[in-house]
Amino acid sequence: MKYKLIKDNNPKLRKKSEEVLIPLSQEDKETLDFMLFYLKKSQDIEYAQKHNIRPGVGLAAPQLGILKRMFVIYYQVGENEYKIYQLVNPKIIAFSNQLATLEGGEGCLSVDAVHEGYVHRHNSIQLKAYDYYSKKDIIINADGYDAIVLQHEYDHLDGILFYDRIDKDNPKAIKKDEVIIK
Ligand code: UDB
Ligand code: ZN
Repeated sequence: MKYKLIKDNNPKLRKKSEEVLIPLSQEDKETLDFMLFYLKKSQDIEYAQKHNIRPGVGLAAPQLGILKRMFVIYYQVGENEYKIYQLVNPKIIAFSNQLATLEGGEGCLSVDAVHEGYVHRHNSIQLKAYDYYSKKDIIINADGYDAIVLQHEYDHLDGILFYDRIDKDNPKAIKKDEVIIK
C-alpha cells in the first residue's frame, strides 16, 4: 500500500508540516482523497473489524508520514448530514478564551496507549483554509465538539499530540468556566 498510518513512536509526528502549494498537485489531491476514503472505511463496521482499525473522525497528512499542512474531517452530525472537509493550509484566525474538554478525554489514531486526563481546547474557533472538498476558500466557525476535532487535527500539523495538553500533575482538573462536552 502507498499510504501507511504512523504511530507516535515515529519522530515525523513531532515535526512541523510545510505549507501546501495551490493549485494542488495531483499527488496532494490523491492524498486528500485517500484520507477521506480512509475515514469513511474506518466507520464501516465490517471493514474496520476486518482491517483492525478504529472509527476515525479526522485524519491529518502527517499521520501518513506526509509532512504537509492538510487534514480531513468526516463524521455524521444528523440523520442525513455529515461534516466533510478536506482542508489545506488551515489557519486558526480567532478563538474564544473559554475552554472546552471532552468528558471522556481524547484518543488518537496514531496513539495506541490510553492517556487519561482532560485535553483543554478553545470552545470556539474560526478557521480559514482552502477546502478541496468544496473547491473553495472557506471560513469555518466551529464550537464544542466540532472545534475540538479541528484543533486536534490542526495540532498534528505542528507536531503536537493530545497528551501534550494533559496536565501531568493534575490530569483531571477543570479550568475556570470550561465547557465539558459529553
Ligand atoms: C478519532 N475517534 O478518530 F463521538 F462514532 C477517534 C479515535 C482516536 C478514537 C479513533 C472518535 O472519536 N470517534 C468517534 C467519536 C464519536 C462517535 C463516533 C466515533 N480521532 C481522530 C484522530 O486521531 N485524528 O488525528 C481522535 C479524536 C479525539 C478528539 C478529536 C479527534
Ligand atoms: Zn490524532
